[in-house]
Amino acid sequence: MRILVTGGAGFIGSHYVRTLLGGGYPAYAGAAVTVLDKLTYSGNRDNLASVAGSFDFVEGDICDADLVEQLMPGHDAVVHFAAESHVDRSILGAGPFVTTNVIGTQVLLDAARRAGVGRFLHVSTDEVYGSIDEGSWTEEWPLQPNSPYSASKAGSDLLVLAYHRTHGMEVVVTRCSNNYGHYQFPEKVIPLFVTNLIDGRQVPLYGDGGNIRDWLHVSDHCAGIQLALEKGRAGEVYNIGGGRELTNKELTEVLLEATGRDWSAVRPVEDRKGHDRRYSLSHEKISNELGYEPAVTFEDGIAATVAWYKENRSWWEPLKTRAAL
Ligand code: NAD
Ligand code: TDX
Repeated sequence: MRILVTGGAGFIGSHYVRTLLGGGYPAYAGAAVTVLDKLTYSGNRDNLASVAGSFDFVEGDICDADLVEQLMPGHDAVVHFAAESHVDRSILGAGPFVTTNVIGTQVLLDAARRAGVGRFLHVSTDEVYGSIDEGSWTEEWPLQPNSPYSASKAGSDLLVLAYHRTHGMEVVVTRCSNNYGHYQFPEKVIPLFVTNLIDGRQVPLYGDGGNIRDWLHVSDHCAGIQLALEKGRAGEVYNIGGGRELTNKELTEVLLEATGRDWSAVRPVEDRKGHDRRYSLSHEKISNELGYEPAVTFEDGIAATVAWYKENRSWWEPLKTRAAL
């Protein structure tokens, strides 16, 4: 079996590749892996250093139709992580989000279809559902994305599902809540806050800090992706959630405690434009159909994550300097 992993040098994709090559997904033990990654600001080959030499790495753009067409044959499955992933960047400029997230997905789908690839797993996000005041989103919820990022992800989800209906491709879409864990690029709120706090700096809390996110450890997200890849029904969407819902203030309190800082380290700043108030995901479908259950408690996961950032300054410090964070 040979798997093409796009965006495998990013936060979640690299976790998936390290776990797969480390034997963490028994049904795929011995599978050969090709990583296709453009190495944008958030892609980093160091994320794959522990498995270097045990997979093929191709530095390239998913929008490069010639490259993708040439690479695709011989692969049995595609696990598609590659994306522009940061909401704040999409507010500053939507161009790369539409190009990579929508066009890049179309290029991959066409090449996979022509090469007769057996399975296409599209990694998406709960943000495509918009914002919800009460209750939790099921997969039937209408798509109401509010940021250019989530709109581009919604566009890619619909394209993927259309290739199932039109061409009969074996696609599966997963939509996950907010991830945290090792190797997350330090622009996202948890690693940004943790590394600032470790360094005695302040952290910028948007608006009133009352926005709610559902935090899931990256290993649970990847376990859900693997289940959907192996056993999900073609043409279906599976939500992956089950983490801990917290307001940003509550999350900040946890991170202040973990780093021995207090509220004087928190600087309230202007709210994000179009800031979604609450994300909440029902994962009943993937649990009932495929046996998914999250395994990492928020307490354990966040303690391990904070410890990892404390111990791995050499990983994040150059990234923050380069990105002026
Ligand atoms: P990330 O920004 O850490 O990684 C993205 C990777 O994609 C990087 O390695 C980057 O170099 C690569 N990439 C970007 N543009 C590319 C292109 N044109 N061609 C090839 N490679 C390209 O993002 P992440 O947090 O690991 O997210 C991975 C996927 O998971 C994304 O599709 C994202 O929408 C989805 N997702 C993320 C979260 C989250 O909380 N981070 C939650 C749900 C879903
Ligand atoms: O400096 C900050 N201050 C702050 O208050 C940052 C960067 C964020 N925030 C708030 C905004 C959000 O309410 O924290 C919350 C989380 O923000 P992000 O880490 O930027 O994540 P979010 O916008 O929720 O999107 C994330 O989850 C879903 C990922 O970046 C997406 O790729 C994923 O699809």
